[in-house]
Amino acid sequence: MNDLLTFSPEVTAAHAAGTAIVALESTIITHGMPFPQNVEAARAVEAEIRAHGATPATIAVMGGRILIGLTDQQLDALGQTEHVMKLSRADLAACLTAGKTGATTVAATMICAHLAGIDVFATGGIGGVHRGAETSFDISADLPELGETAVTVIAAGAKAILDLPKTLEYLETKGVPVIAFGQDAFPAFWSRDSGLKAPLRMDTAAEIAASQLMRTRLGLPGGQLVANPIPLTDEIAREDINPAIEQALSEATAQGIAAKEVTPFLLQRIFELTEGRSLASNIALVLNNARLGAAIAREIVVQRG
Ligand code: PSU
Ligand code: MN
Repeated sequence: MNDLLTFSPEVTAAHAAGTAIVALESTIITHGMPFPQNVEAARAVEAEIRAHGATPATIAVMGGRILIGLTDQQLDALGQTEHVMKLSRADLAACLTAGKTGATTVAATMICAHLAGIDVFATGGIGGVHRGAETSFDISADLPELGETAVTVIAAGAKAILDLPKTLEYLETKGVPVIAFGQDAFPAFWSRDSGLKAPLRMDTAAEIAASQLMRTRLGLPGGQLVANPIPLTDEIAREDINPAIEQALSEATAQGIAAKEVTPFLLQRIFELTEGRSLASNIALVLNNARLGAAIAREIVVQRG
């Protein structure tokens, strides 16, 4: 095993027993939700994975090590520390060599999960092609990572802060299977239907697991994106969320927000502008993705035999 990795006791035991493990990112904790709801949500997501027969492995960087699974104290500290680095593929090595504390985005979590031998990763939303990318060139490093690293990522689609048609085009170019779960439409985070058809549809965890194992047999690098619609009862109507999105986007432009700051700025402003309503829905959809992630991870264990 890679000697940069420190496994929590729980993940070590799951590895030894060969049972299902689901990776979780930490940027959603440090840059995606406010304290203390971020830590409460992270704990609830871990509990949901355990309740569905898998072991959670929240990933972060501390003290020159990649942590695969956090203790309660580590999770608490991460949720309250200011100036935690937001780590993508570009920053991971620098954070480790400097011995700083860093939270992993989708891209960096995929890299670390793959190093740790974990095939499945559940989160809320992924980064994508930003609106206006034709001039800003702002495309999340999450997208090329999906084309390179063999991890199945479960998300609720992507937020309407992004350009969804361009995001799907980019994923197609990189050869990433985009699989809507249980419906034809690509979901758009707070709403079940983006108005766009997903390239692929699967209705069971078994099909998604089989597809990942077939990709390995084909020798294809890269992962799969499973787009799991938010539960009906937690959906927020487009007309309710759109004003907050538009205002957040225009404030970001007016304040010259750029590069790594764009996504955290928009997420935070949307929570503020919707007075927490979007946060409750956000937590509900992550829990929903955790359940599907546990089911897919268990299927992979069964099908591998
Ligand atoms: N989108 C969300 N919630 C999130 C993120 C994106 O709806 O928490 C976080 C994830 O960690 C994702 C990162 O990997 O933001 C993408 O940042 P960027 O757009 O700077 O690549
Ligand atoms: Mn960006």
